[in-house]
Amino acid sequence: MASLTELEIGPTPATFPEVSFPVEITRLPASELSYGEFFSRFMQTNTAVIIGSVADRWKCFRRWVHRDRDDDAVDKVDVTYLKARIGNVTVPVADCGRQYYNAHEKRDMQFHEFLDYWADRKEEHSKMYLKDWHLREIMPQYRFYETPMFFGSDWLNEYLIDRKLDDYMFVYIGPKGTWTSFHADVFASYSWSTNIYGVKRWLLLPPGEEIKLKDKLGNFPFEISEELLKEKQVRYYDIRQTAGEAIFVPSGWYHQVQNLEDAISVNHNWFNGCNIANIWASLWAAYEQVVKEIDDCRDMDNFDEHCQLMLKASYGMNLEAFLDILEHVANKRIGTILGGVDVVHFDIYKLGKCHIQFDLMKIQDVLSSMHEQNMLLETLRLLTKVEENMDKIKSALRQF
Ligand SMILES: O=C(O)CCC(=O)C(=O)O
Ligand SMILES: [Fe+2]
Repeated sequence: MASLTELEIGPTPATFPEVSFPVEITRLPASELSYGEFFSRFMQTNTAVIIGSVADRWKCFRRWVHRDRDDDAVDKVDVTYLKARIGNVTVPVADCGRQYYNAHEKRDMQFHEFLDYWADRKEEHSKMYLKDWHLREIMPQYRFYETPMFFGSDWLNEYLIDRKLDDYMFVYIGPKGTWTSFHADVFASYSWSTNIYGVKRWLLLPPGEEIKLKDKLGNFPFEISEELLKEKQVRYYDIRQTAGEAIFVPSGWYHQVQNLEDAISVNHNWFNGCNIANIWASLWAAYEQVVKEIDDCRDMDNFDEHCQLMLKASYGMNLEAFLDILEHVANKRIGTILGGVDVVHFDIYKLGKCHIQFDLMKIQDVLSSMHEQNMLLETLRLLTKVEENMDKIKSALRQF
């Protein structure tokens, strides 16, 4: 294996004050930002940032697009190459002309068919947006990009890859005019999105501002516009993201994204020790919502178990699944301390000692918060697991 880059944060990571509404979103070239600075200045303070030149060496950046052509009339995306390299697989495509509940209608298509539409440029095909495509998962040998170091500490995909479950690592390909409706990301996770081609426009709201947009029933709009944001006095950022730039979308920041030009991007949803408290808070809020919805069935047998089943189905995660992630992540870090086995992320990064300590402390904090719900955990037969993990982490932390 090639040598691993260490992700390290220093014994006492620098602290930056939380600025809820910076005047504008910081833009920095990757070469001017260290892992430690990104960690404390942006992840820990849950602040958005745009990082430039993160994709220059990626295969998809160099090979999927003819960068040497400056003739606007020529389609620069190398459709022939993509067809040959990726083959004909089924891909998820959203029709941005049709709304289905609070998203665009989705259907499966053949990749070749999608690329034919792309090359065809007919009006009726211009709304087809290939999104949430697990290309990395279906072609693990094809390293068409490398996760930038800044986003290397990723508990969600670390767990899902280890367990061979569906990950949150995607490719998006959309013609000019395709868009993603107003939303915050799954589980209150962070997302990073790197444009390898084209231009995206992001309308990005700091957390809490979205509340001004709720209707009488408590629902958010499907689509937002600058006019609406101004009318409701919502604070927002209007960002143009060009090829090679990565945007870091913090936990709970609502956004709407529009492809101003034909655009291709790679993105991940993820969480780690910096936002794990938000992930827990969001899961708990979703659980309370389920309880409220079926409150009239409270007398039924196994009410608590039933709520967990519903939570898993509607939210995508429940208390047991969350605990399993925490346990898995903790065990690997304890394995480093006690057994010297590196925690490796995306095959290219390993965690430094202070980072491991930080991770374990954050898991311990969230387990303590969970433990406050000890009655529920006992009913769900999860209490012992929480307590055992707390004990294990406590003794591992003594090694530092
Ligand atoms: O690029 C898009 O259309 C949506 C991306 C997005 O919502 C995200 O990365 O969180
Ligand atoms: Fe998103």
